[in-house]
Amino acid sequence: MDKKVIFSGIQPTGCITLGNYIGAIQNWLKLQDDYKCLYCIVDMHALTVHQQPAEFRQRAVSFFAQYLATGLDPEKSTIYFQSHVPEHAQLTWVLNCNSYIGELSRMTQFKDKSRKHPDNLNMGLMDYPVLMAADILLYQTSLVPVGIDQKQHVELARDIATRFNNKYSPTFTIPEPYIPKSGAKIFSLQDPTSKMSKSDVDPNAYIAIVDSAEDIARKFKRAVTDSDNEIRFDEVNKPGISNLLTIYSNVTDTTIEKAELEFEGKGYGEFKTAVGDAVIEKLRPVREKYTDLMNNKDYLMQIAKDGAQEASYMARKTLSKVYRKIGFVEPKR
Ligand code: ATP
Ligand code: LTN
Repeated sequence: MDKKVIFSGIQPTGCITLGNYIGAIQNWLKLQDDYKCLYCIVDMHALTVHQQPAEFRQRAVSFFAQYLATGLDPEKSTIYFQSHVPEHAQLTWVLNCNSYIGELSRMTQFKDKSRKHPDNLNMGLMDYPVLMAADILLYQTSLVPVGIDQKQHVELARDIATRFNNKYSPTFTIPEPYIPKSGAKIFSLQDPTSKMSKSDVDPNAYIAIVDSAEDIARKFKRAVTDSDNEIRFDEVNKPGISNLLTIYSNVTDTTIEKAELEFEGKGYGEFKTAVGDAVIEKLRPVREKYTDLMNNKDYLMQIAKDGAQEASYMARKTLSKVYRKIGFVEPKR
């Protein structure tokens, strides 16, 4: 039997953070052996906010290198740039005509981003989840490994797929979100009640996966905690400490309970240093591999080309099925 399909992506904006790593990429890595995985740099999504062209191009390549540096393996997974596979945009148009302004305007991310970018309320901002649905549905995806903030978008993709299947006939696999039990939302180191965001203006709020050891150590030392001195998981009363416990347990592959025991009676200073050290060790090979890969752009672009070719082959199958079902005239072969 064919392997089930996994699809996920990250937009090339800001820098890939420990939040992206724990919330999404760690699961991507785990799924590589048992599924047909497609991991995409969703550059078309990034265009919904203004991008300076030269910077945008460099950042997209850097993200591609970071994907590989985390251990995503082009021998196992299909890794590519969204803009290299035109079927994403083609399916989006069809899905647009099967999506409603009402449902799109209710999306939390749309409402947040509209508030953040009142001077650039472009159509893409609102259409963002439909493009995301196209990404997913093009490959007959079963599972979408993402952090909790993307759950609503995956649910919308399910709704759009179900609606299309009912209107025409079964066409799309109905995808499911795949969200980690612990670490689905890593919080800012400076404001532990808001999400660690890769586009935060304060670099102390996030850890980039290619930050230097010194930067990582410094950022954890400065992490905002609370004024008592107990290392205990309590998201309501101790969001900072709870966030650090979540990070520590994820990168050392232990449970929160074991981590609490390990640090029982210890001071915050010692705890923060230990979390920093664990993250430094976890990310050391990523940073090393990243540096190597960035010196080998030809190799990166070859992987991207092969990835796009394979993705496009798979995508075309779904797209022609869709075109046939909606009644487009088939071109003469
Ligand atoms: P931005 O802050 O620019 O909106 P982002 O940090 O949300 O970006 P995305 O490219 O939108 O990053 O997200 C990539 C993936 O990482 C998604 O699956 C998302 O759910 C996950 N993710 C992002 N931030 C976190 C976080 N703080 N904790 C856990 N998962 C996260
Ligand atoms: N919207 C996602 C990025 C994204 C995505 C996807 C994730 C675009 N297309 C398809 C999973 C599947 C985000 O994380 N902001």
